[in-house]
Amino acid sequence: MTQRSLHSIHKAKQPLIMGVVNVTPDSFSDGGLFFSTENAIEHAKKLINEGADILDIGGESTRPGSLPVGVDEELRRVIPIIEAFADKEILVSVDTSKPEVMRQAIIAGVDMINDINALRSSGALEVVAKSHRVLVCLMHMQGRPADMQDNPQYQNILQEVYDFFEERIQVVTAIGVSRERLIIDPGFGFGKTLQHNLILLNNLRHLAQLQVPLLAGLSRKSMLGAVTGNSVDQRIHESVAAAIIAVINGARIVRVHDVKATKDALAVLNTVQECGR
Ligand code: 9MG
Repeated sequence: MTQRSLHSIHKAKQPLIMGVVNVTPDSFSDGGLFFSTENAIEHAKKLINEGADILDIGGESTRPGSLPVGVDEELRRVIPIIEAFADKEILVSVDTSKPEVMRQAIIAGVDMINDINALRSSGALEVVAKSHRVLVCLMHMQGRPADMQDNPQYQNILQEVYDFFEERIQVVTAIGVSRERLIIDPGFGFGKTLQHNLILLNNLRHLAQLQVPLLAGLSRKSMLGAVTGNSVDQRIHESVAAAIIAVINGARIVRVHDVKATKDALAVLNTVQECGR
């Protein structure tokens, strides 16, 4: 499992597509459409058929202003979906910041922990260090989902996000998690204004200097709606464009809702990049 996950991330010739499977009643972009185990499993199968490399399974909404759910409810939402795909070809990620959910997800066979809180919750580091195998996505966020968009402030967004990752990588590796198990993500929309998000996307390559694979999640986000004026369910074109920009600027994994459209666009990019100079 470790080898398979590490190999998939580090040896992949093409950028990987992480498909979003939200198991929440208030998911910001699917309106709670997949809020049952059966529906979530069906949706995950569709994403696999469309070409997803990773499924990201989340049981708690992280949209701005969202309220936390309890551990038991989150477990009830995500564990059956993880179990349904854990022994399949696809890599399975759990989107959680709760150590107990991480622990049980690891037992259920998850390949990756996607933590918007970058293992800063008490006990999270220890759970991940004990596993010796799971990959971890450390995401940058200023504040908490409930208040993160209340006037986010930075002196120098790029430098501060870079410094955050340097510190987190140091802390996480010091407890015994090898650097090759880490992925970093600037956290578009998490405690950032439109201008902050645009600067990060345009300068994403700066973060690649940390020599850790970069993940970018831009799909359907309000920063894209701010550019086009489209509502959340009408942002497919801008989401695909943003994913392509992220990959050109160094992202190795893109977290998306629209897998097929992203896959097709990446195929065009790849064909152009492979044609020789
Ligand atoms: C859970 N979640 C929502 N948006 C995200 C993003 O941009 N990155 C990651 N890693 N997770 C996200």
